[in-house]
Amino acid sequence: MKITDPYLSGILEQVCERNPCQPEFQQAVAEVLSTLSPVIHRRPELREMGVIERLVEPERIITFRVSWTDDKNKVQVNRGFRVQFNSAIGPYKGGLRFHPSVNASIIKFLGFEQIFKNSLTGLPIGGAKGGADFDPKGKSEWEIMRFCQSFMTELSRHIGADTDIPAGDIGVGSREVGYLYGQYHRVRNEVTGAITGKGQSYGGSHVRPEATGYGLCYFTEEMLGGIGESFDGKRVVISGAGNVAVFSHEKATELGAKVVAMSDSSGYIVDEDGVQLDIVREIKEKKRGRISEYAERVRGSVYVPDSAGIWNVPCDIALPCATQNELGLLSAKELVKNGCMCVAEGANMPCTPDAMDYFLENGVLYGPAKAANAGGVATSALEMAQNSMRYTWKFSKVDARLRDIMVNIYKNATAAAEEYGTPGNLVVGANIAGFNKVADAMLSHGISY
Ligand code: NDP
Ligand code: 2IT
Repeated sequence: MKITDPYLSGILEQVCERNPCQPEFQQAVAEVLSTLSPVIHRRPELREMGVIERLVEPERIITFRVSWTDDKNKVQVNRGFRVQFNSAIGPYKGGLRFHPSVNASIIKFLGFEQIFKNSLTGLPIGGAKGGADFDPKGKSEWEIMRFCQSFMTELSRHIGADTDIPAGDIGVGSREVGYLYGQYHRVRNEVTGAITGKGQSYGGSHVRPEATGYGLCYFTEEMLGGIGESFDGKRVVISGAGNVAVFSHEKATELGAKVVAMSDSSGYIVDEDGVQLDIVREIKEKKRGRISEYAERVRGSVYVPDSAGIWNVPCDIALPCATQNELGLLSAKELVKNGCMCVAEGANMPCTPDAMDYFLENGVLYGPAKAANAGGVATSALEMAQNSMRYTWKFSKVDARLRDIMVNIYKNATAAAEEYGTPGNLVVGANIAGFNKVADAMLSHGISY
């Protein structure tokens, strides 16, 4: 979508000047600004009080050295980040990503998106993101542990249960959260909910591991229900084979769909009989192996060593659950040509801007990440609530709350899209619904930060 309003395009120009060489951050800001024009015309106080100018500048960015020793006793140095983007509606909240591609641009785009996503959940959480350019692939258990400990030794002074609450993201799963929490606990001498996604033996919530994938499917069910459709009997393609992809597969299958393809960063597999989730999990989670092994084990399945090619596999529903900009215009055209009716984003910003426009122009149901993948952070906020009470809710209770939250996000985004003149456009609806609450809080607080 284009930014036509001169005031908003002026803000984007400033963001690009102030943040050169940060294409992902610029892309995420451009996408949000391209939807805000009806709001700033209806609410002139936003401009008078510089709300958007303040919103696009992080409240605080922390960059730090992470030194650790590998198994050969060689000193290694990585760069750690925490971007505390906006705390107007609650403490900073957002995941940590460990991946060699991590840089300031990627963490800032993720932190910026998190502001609106967290607001949409209806829970009191601000936006943040962090991580390091550390590659967990090929590292031993001991190396992972030492890295997490060194990372947390510094991060621990900037976070806390009422200040900033990290969680997982790419490369940070239950193992890493355990080591991170262990070090936080030791350094701060506190047993609090300062990290979410914890194991159940030390304060983790039921459903947090499943939450992003389950939430994505609950949201997609609502989208499909809006046109009298459902998952039942549909062909689904899911990119990735990590936390979000695995639990999206589990819930979509439970709802009657057949998942025919999954991927990792090396390639994708197709299994026309339905991808067997237990085998994927054994390969990716237990052995930390490559998805290509699936085709060696399951007769009749095929492996193609080109991860982007997964979108050429015909499907009714596409769930990109791997990484940013993994689905471009050519893939979008291929999906539409093959009759795909619905795209819902499990990953953050997986569709490029031209792919997103193409889906919207061609009547594909399109669920943007900020709304569709908010179930993970929403359940993190439920974990925080349980930790504050020193209490644990049952699986069924957390799952029911998660479902309610996803249904509400769908309703609120749909209502905002209608109210602001673009019925059915959930990109506009999600951005405006998320933005309005944060803007109200910022206006109430005055201009002190
Ligand atoms: P994981 O680390 O558990 O899994 C990431 C998966 O994506 C791996 O299978 C990885 O493969 C694969 N992958 C990475 N890059 C590519 C690529 N270019 N093409 C195909 N596959 C690729 O991460 P998560 O599942 O937690 O996160 C996935 C996405 O979901 C991210 O965008 C994240 O920001 C987003 N997200 C995560 C939430 C959560 O609760 N975890 C919440 C909301 C959003 P390989 O093994 O080869 O690296
Ligand atoms: O992108 C995301 O929303 C996450 N990685 C989850 C963050 C969280 O705090 O649970």
